[in-house]
Amino acid sequence: MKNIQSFIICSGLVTAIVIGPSSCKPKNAGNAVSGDAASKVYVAPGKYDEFYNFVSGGFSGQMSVYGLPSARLLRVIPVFSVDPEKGYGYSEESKPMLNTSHGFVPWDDLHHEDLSQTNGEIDGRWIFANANNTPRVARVDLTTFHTAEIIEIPNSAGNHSSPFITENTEYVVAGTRFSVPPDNANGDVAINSYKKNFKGSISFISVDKVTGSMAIAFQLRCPGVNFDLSHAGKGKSNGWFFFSCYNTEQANTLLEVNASQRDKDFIMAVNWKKAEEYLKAGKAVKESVKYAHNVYNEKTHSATSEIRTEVMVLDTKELKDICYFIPCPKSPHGCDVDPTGEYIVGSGKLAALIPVFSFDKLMKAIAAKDFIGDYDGIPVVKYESALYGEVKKPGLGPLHTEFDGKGNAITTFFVSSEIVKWNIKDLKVLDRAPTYYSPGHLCIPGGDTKKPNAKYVIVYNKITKDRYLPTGPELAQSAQLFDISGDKMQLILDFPTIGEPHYAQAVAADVIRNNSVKFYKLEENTHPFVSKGEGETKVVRKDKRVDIYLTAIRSHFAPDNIEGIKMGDEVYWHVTNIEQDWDVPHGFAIKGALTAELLIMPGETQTLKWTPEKPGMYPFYCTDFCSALHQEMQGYVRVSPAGSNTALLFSTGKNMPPKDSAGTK
Ligand code: K7E
Ligand code: CUA
Repeated sequence: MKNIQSFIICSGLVTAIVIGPSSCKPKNAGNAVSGDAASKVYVAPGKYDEFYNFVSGGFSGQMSVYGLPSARLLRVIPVFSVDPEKGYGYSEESKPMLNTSHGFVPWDDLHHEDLSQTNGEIDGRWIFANANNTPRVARVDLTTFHTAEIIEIPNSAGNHSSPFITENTEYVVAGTRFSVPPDNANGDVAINSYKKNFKGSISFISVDKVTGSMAIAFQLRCPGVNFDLSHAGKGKSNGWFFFSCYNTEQANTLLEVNASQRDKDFIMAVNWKKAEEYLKAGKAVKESVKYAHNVYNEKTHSATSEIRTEVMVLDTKELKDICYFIPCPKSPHGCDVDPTGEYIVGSGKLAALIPVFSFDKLMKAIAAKDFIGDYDGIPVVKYESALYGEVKKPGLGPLHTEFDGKGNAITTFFVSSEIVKWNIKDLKVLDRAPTYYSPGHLCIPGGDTKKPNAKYVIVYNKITKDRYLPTGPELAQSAQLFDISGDKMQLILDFPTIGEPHYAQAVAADVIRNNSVKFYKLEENTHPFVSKGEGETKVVRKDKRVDIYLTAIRSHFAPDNIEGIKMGDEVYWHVTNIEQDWDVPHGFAIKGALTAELLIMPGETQTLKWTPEKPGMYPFYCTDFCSALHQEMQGYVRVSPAGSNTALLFSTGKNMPPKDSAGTK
């Protein structure tokens, strides 16, 4: 996203001259906020915020959770990147979550999030997120704020137009950014054979209504363009999905010039109910692929990863009536559908206007076959036949739009650094407010659902320049909170973000906060290495593998003296937190461990694998300040040379018999 501005000079002339990474500082870009801003964002100590705000972390691979309006950071949820703070991706239990067909991938680029919906309203059960780089979709469980499931997407590269959901969370979609040769084809082809060999792909991932479990129901094989963003139809347009496409030039080099040639690219309208019919009628082709499906089980407290090998593919060129292209000026990015489902807004990054399409007109045009031809076998609807109207001169570099539920839309303008509110019916600009600077996404609570809650809009900026204390070469990216309850949008707060924020979701806190899991029930823990009490703790050797069954409770580990570990052993620390109370995690860390700490929730078991690298004494301790005697929560493990006769012993609270060889009697 960061180089769009280099296409457009601040005067508004569209040009391909690179002018460097500066954007236009808005006129009247004062820093002042009005006098009552502080009181609008002040949430007194001990009081709760009114909204949760889930913010994507971009290249951090994680998701952060803020309370609004205070912008207090509540949590960073590890999703696609390892997180030593929580042991995510380091504990034996969580490692399978990051498994892919390429092996263990410890990082990704998370751009978009979508909260689950029932009847077009946020139901607070799950939030989905996309991995851009190694294509994946994650589901985070909002009772635990843990990543519960990750599914990899085959036939895809750069999973950008994802993870947008249908109004009853029947499907999460994942559209490929890069077109590539399909996985079952020979990918070892000349890059300049793009037009012949490269294909687009859109995946429909079904979501189980009760468990949330994901499965790839089918994929659409599409022309080789770049799919950028998407949103589902809703209400009258439920059953359809809309995707912005760029690079309809099918360029394979220097896209910044070569994919900006055509005056219009496309929005692709997808009739997914029709696709479902074709699937049921047996029209899909089974293709062999390889993708990982990773699931976290809250009873075993462990993830499993399975490699799947088949996917059902529907060819949109052969099977008519699934896909239609609507011309959309120029290099569209955001693709947003208003709360009624009638209006589809395309945001052409290089366009000087915002086209608004009408679902009713689109349906009529399709029925009347009002096409101007086809593109790679897909009918192209006449622009004017699908167009409701254009917002004229809205600003420069429109990117994303959300809706306030009162008949208005708010769009971000990357180049002119502002948000602009406009009326959907008469397409008139109502208000504009500067942002600091170069906004990408924006978010209104429920702003992409049927029922927005339009008290605030939060705008996520790419550049902060002079807004904060400098922090070396890299400056904070930021969010800005605007009060939109009145006619004028009013800036009331700036706050820095974790990683690079792209899309975000916000929802009234009450939808989520009462469902929180407080701790895991120990009696339901079916982890194979659980210790449900100190009486069950033990150390078990089997050849070179040593399993240590450890418990943690305020303020000691059991056992806390262990001897008889030998060089060459592979040691597994299975730590069960046997507390049964809210907010009493214990940590576990051991000197020299090449992994991370463990952070173990009450009732949970987590495992650290440790291979000592030399004989000696290794202290371990609790990392989470859990009680007044937290600093006493520690232990020792003794490592002896391979082949030594140190007996395997463990104890808590009493000294072990002096059976060893090194100086004790
Ligand atoms: Cu506009 Cu990746 Cu959604 Cu960022 S994308 S801004
Ligand atoms: Cu347990 Cu500190």
